[in-house]
Amino acid sequence: MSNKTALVTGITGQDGAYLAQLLLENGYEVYGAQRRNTGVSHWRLDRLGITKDIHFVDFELNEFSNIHRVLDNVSPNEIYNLAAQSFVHLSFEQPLYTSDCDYMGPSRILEAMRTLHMEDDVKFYQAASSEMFGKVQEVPQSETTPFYPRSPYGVAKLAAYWMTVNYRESYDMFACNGILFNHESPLRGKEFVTRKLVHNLVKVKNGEQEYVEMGNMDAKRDWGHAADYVNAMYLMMQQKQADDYVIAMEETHTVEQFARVVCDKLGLVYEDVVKINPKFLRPAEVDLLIGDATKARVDLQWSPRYTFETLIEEMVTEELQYYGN
Ligand code: NAP
Ligand code: F7E
Repeated sequence: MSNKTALVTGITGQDGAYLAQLLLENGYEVYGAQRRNTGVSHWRLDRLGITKDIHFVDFELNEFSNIHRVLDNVSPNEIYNLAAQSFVHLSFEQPLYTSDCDYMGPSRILEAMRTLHMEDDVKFYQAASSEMFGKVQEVPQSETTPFYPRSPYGVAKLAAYWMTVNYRESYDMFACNGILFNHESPLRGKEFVTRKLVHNLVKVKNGEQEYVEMGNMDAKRDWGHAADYVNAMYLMMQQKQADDYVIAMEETHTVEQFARVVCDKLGLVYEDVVKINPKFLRPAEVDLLIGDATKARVDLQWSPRYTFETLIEEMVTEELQYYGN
């Protein structure tokens, strides 16, 4: 068991909840950084039964002085920066805000770490993303694949990725990027495609609505389970040398395939319950993602426990448990 202290930004999000659970299991003291301006909800932490075990601190990615004070007060051994404006579709509507949170936010944390002379003994994890591959230049995508982001979100995450690499190389800091492909769970936000499908199709099943309106059903994603992916974050932070790793399941499915599996599990006919509404299409789309996680499998000994099937099974089962009749 460890007696380390971790600061987790984005504690109220999907990954924040699973990561906090994992760190607590490993004996960490966990400080959860949350913002108050939106009205804080701890529903995910409550679902995992860990809210009472977390020390909450007020935190805003867009405020340097606040970040500086939080780091100084908490004095963590490890910082996991999971906070972000994480919804790609919204980033087309709010590109500057997204840039401020997702690029300048991590840059502020890195600079606060340097100002506080944390370079030598505090580790930093940046939540990078497969969205940085965007219009993919290679199939499958690995750590050496050239980037080509296709959204303001992807551009901001790519800038933050390079800033993290730059601080590592310039100041010899332990700063690593997890290039995580899409990961889902029953704790996923309802705006993302998997949970949107599961949540709304359960409502159709309950007779609360007739169908769900969707965008591009042909997009292909490499979907894993968030609980497996936070384990990869943790493993990256236990290495002697900081490095960047792709985390993926190494298989891809269309949104339509995902929806059809959910329909099958609920006894619904896909053609009857899924309608297309152009308002859910994006100005530029990422058509295909499929990762090559060889480096993580070999160097981190990382392997996922869930499959595409068991991920969907768990999401549907829990949705029925919490929102079913
Ligand atoms: P999420 O559920 O959307 O959580 C995002 C978290 O960031 C929330 O706790 C949110 O707080 C917080 N946040 C947003 N803006 C903030 C700000 N200005 N200041 C402080 N906190 C702020 O995202 P997730 O799925 O857990 O993803 C975690 C991280 O991994 C994100 O950086 C995301 O971009 C990245 N990522 C995710 C995936 C994926 O498939 N899930 C893949 C690759 C990378 P509120 O509760 O107040 O909104
Ligand atoms: O969309 C298509 C949509 O919003 C997946 C974030 O966690 O993963 C996530 O980004 C696909 C896209 O995730 C709807 O056009 C069709 O092709 O679930 P999503 P995302 O954009 O891939 C990456 C790795 C991150 O880093 C992000 O933070 O599904 N799609 N119809 C739809 N998507 C949504 N949301 N809603 C629809 O109705």
